[in-house]
Amino acid sequence: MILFNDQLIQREEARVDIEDRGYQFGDGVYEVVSVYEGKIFRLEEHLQRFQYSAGQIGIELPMSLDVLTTNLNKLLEANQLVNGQIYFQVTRGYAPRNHPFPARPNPVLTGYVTRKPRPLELMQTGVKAITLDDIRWLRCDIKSLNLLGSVLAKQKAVEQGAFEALLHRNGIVTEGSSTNLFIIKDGKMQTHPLGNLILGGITRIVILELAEQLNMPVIEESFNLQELYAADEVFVSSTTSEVMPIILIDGKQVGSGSVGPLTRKLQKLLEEMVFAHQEKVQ
Ligand code: DCS
Repeated sequence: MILFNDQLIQREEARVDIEDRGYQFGDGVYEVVSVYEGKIFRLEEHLQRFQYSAGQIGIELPMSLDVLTTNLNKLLEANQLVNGQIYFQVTRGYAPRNHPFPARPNPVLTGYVTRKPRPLELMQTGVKAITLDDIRWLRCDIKSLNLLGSVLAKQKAVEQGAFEALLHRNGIVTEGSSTNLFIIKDGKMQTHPLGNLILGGITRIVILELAEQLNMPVIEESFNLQELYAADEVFVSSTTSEVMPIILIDGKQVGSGSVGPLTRKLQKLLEEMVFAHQEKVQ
């Protein structure tokens, strides 16, 4: 079953017009949330960001956040989703193709579940990354359906056997193609500040909370490629990648070349938080 506006229907029954503005212009925004043991993790923050993204491009959500919450829970129950993700998006809907907004838009909201397992093995071993020019637009704070800049970057990474492309603008490192980026140097954690150049990741918020718990100093200031290469530990974060250690960047080892102790601590704390609501963890 999938969510289509406020109804649960069979995937095969869903119909989106070929002139839906999401399809033609990428005119819409989306979210990816994780479901752990049947519960959506940090849904409130994802919904706030969804509403923010939609608002920034002038799309009015076709339902209240309360109704959307109910519908997302119905969606995961209908699919008996215990562990996995929900993807949902809203587009400006159908209108005869023309760049300006239609006078009376009809937004289309769709959602469905996926069952990708947590990337536990990669989280254990760490992954490779490459660096690339950040050619995306200047409103990366909006979780827009326009993902060509990210898609092209990720493809280059994959072609080079890397997990992620770390993006920079004139040497100033912003974030990964679908992740936020953190470096640790001399026990201090550093990440790009919020603003129009990065997505305000929900996992990023969680990591900043965890760092505070650990009394780890955090600097929300931009850093450059040299600082990235010279870091003791580097990791990226996202809903699907959680805390993903980077052990090789552009063929150069990060720190000792294996997953660092503070990264491991954050992974463990995040896992504890994710399963904290559980009475029994097997
Ligand atoms: N930065 C970018 C560019 C992203 O696309 C994402 C999420 C993040 C940071 C991390 O944000 P969250 O912590 O809120 O997930 N990318 C989503 C995606 O496209 N797939 O999975 C998550």
